[in-house]
Amino acid sequence: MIDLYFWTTDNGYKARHGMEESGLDYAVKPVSIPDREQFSPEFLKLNPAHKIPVIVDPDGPGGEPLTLSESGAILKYTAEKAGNGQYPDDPARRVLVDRWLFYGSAQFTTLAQQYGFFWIRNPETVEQAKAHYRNVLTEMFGLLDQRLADSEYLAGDFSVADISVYADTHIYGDDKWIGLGDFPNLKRWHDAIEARPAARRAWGPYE
Ligand SMILES: N[C@@H](CCC(=O)N[C@@H](CS)C(=O)NCC(=O)O)C(=O)O
Repeated sequence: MIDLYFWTTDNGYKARHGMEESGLDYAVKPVSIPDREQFSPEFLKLNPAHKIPVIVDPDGPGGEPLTLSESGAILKYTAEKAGNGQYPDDPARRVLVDRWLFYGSAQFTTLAQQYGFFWIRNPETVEQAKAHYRNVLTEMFGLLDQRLADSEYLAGDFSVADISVYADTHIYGDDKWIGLGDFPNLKRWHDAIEARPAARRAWGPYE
């Protein structure tokens, strides 16, 4: 049984969505970010960077226990362990999945989180930063929309790259924020992923 250290944030949902798609047995271990539980000595032993998500797999590579942080690495690990093809073996497909998986982790979510900070969490209003990150996120939605005009999913078939980009698209695709009205291909892709049973479970309540 894999333990998933989770909170209800974009990166938390990415890891949980990957676990649900994998079909592997896992248990959610909530780490309340509002209560700053990510700074507890127990959690800092799992990830000194005080960030969810983290997984602990007692049966990791070589049968040894594994503690793993970074949502992109977790998505790749769980899909490979499950052998469900969402992180493919074929080298030509794999580089394409990597291209969009790295985009999801390194670019898209990192900048979307700044939008979230300046629009939602920052108690001060900084108009220049709000306008900047609205433009950045809108441009990224446009790039994704263009990509999805040519491809059903980001890297051909559904893959961990889609899971990585879905979370912030789902959050900021809400009409309260950027919305999806101007991005028909992104909306088509978003709605197809939202309808997946694994996505519904991942974004639903947890025990
Ligand atoms: N690059 C990391 C980022 C993880 C991350 O930003 N986690 C946030 C929640 S989405 C967190 O735990 N923040 C708490 C903190 O930094 O103290 C990943 O993809 O997993």
